[in-house]
Amino acid sequence: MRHIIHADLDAFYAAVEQLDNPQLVGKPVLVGGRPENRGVVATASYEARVFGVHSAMPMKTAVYRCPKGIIVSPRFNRYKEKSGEVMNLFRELTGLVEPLSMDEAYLDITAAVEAGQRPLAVALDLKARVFAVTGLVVSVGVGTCKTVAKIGSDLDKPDGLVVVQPGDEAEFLAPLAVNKLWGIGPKTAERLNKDGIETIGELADQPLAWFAKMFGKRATNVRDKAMGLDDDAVHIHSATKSISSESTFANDLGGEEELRDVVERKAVGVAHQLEKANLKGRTVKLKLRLADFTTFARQVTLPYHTDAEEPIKEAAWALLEAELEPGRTFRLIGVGVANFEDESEDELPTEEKERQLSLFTDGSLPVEVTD
Ligand code: DCP
Ligand code: MG
Repeated sequence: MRHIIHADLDAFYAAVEQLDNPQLVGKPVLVGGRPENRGVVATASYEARVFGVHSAMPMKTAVYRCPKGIIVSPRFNRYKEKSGEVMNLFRELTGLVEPLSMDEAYLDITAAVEAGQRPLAVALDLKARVFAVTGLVVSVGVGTCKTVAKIGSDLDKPDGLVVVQPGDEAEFLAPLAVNKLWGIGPKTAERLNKDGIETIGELADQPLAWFAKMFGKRATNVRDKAMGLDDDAVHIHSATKSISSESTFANDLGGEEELRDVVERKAVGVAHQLEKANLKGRTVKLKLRLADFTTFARQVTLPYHTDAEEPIKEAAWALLEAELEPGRTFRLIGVGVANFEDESEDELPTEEKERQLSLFTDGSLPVEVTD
């Protein structure tokens, strides 16, 4: 039996801002772009969330809902630094750490539990260490599978701690809404709700034949998850879902020629890294951050796998060219390649794949994603 922790920092960007600027402690903090520039909320402190502010909301709406909110521009390098500190602490506890983004990871703590430690004690110790060393608060879920651990970490936020005992998985999941299951996005949830299936328990009760009809290849996987029995291991290497290179500029760039140069440099860097890692990918991704911090990604899938500069550069440039508008300038440009040769394309549900692809090397999630 496995014992898995899912750990996710509370209001990550906002918490780092409060840590670095004590004047912000206890205040509603809105991290993101300025409202007058059509900025978006990256995250909000819990003090702001009581006003109904959340990630990806237009800053204008956020300020309307929370007029006392203090707007802070994101400082991605600082978040990356703090993320590194936290991940290092995770790795002191176990070598089996799978980061999912800058502020969350799965930890396999089976060895510690088998050596006699109680899962609750391991989790409490981890929370205390993260706070003592980094000053950040982490919410933790503990269970015998990833599904239960991940849902658990989110249930009791902020400063959450949920431990689900072996044998209690199905009972724990049963009353929760189906959209809490990894891989069940809004569209699938809507379809299930139409069929009268609102909770994970109601989903788990369906016969296997129904799952096969509804989810095809994913049937047993979704069913196992709904029952809290999924057997997914913590993968240390899953971070290499994509290889990318990005730069933030001191002055926002807008000229076609300078943009072309950047794309070329990024493409060369990525091709080089791919070659070193012995990987070839089919999907070329472009990440853009505008002057107002709006961040989004565009991608194109090539007819073949590659690690060569030229096709990556051409694809990335075509994506960027489509985004050029008079007066539009770019604060950050990233070029990435994903969808590697040896990956089984059917392994992950599409929604999950898109989520993972949206993670660039800095682990940041796009503030806004459109296709
Ligand atoms: N983020 C972003 N845009 C989004 C969602 C998140 O830029 N649409 C960034 C800001 C968050 C960080 O990623 O601080 C981590 O995302 P989480 O979903 O874990 O959100 P938080 O850590 O801010 O809050 P919590 O986990 O307490 O809900
Ligand atoms: Mg978080």
